[in-house]
Amino acid sequence: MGRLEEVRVPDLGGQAGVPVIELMAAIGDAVTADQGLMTLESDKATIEVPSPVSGILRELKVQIGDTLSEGQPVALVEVAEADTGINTRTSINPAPEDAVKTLVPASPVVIPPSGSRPDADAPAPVARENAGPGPIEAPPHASPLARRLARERSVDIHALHGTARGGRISRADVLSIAEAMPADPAGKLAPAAHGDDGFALLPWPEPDFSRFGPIEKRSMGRIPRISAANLSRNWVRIPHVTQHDEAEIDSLESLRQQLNREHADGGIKLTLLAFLIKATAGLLVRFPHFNASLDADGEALVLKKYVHIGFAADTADGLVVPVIRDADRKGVLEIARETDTLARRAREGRLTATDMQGGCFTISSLGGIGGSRFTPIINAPEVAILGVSRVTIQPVWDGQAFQPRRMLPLSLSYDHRVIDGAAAARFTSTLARTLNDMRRLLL
Ligand code: CAO
Repeated sequence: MGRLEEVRVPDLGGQAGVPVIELMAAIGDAVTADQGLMTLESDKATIEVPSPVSGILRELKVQIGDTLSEGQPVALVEVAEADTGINTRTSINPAPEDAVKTLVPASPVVIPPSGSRPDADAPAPVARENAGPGPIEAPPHASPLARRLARERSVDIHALHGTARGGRISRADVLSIAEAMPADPAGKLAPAAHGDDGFALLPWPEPDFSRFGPIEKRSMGRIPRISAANLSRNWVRIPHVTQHDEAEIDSLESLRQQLNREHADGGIKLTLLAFLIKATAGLLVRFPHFNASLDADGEALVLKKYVHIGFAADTADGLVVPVIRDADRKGVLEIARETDTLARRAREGRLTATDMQGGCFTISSLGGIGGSRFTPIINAPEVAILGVSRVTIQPVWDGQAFQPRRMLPLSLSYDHRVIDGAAAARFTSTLARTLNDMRRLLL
């Protein structure tokens, strides 16, 4: 094997913890010097991490979602040198003047998210006529903005020949193809783009609001943009039904307060959320269809033998869902400690991708904020989510008189392809009984 060159994150203009949004080359790919290996995206900019050398990508040390800072090692490239015997000629994008020049990464490509950078005077791009069989193709050489635009406008970037320096595909190349794409024949409906899965949707209304009064335009932050894309997909793809119920939690509240007094010195507060996670985890073992995922073509159900529960956490930057692993095997104290740590990390923007992966079921508690009921959106590929609202004191008939009882509203949204209404009603009523008397978890 030839000499290995380490690829590091270039100068990020003082930003840290910038997430990887795209990997542009795979292990074993031939890459040229300055070719982008991955794209990072912060609120302020999209940044490409280039290979410092031409050669073969031997190792990727990061994955999508990892957050990176300047100087962090991200990949290893085996240098293409005459005496290594590596033949990059057949598989590298032709970029002769760029090839094998320097071991210092070029300046990162930094583009404001608004995409205002013009690729001036670029000649019209041409679609590849016949890619045909032949040598393995390297990923196209394209600017991060061009890649993002291509994704947004459903343009196949592999079908373009770039017209910028070194054959690089520019934003202008993508735009001119996107604009040349045939419009809807009826001229009324938007083409099946933007990942709408073929729904024939009307174009989004874009009135000039400033005609009606003063306005201010703010760009959406990174987390809200990611959430929005996920929520939209989940809302349109999953047939949601929400089952409402309520749990009487007076004895749970007494137990919680008593345990909090007993553990006052331990510095950990036993929250209602911790009991909810524990009770739900116990139920997921007994209701395996709720601890499952439907595959993409809807033909198989993946039943999970582990119980990892995510909880929605509200942060200044937006909604995130950290995950408590093996919640069915943990005690309430341990769950409370973990939710506290994860919620704190979420608010400080320090959650890692691993902290948010592997969830089987989500709990979204708005009880500390207010409201009586809501209909949460399922966090795909999960099949159900529990919404919890604010406890109220209600009169409950005990057979002889009305008694004031603490009632906790529960709202379970479920994927009706996987779970039927009877199962959902059984789930919420069993959960309500469990919260009413946590000893039921022993059964
Ligand atoms: N009813 C009444 N009061 C409640 C309650 C409920 N269901 N749940 C919690 N509370 C009270 C607690 O008793 C506590 O009061 P004290 O400070 O007086 O003890 C207060 O609300 C805060 O509760 P907590 O510290 O136990 O926190 P939590 O478990 O309610 O919430 C977390 C933790 C991370 C879930 C929360 O901070 C959060 O981010 N919630 C928002 C989740 C969200 O945005 N969901 C929507 C997703 S869809 O857009």
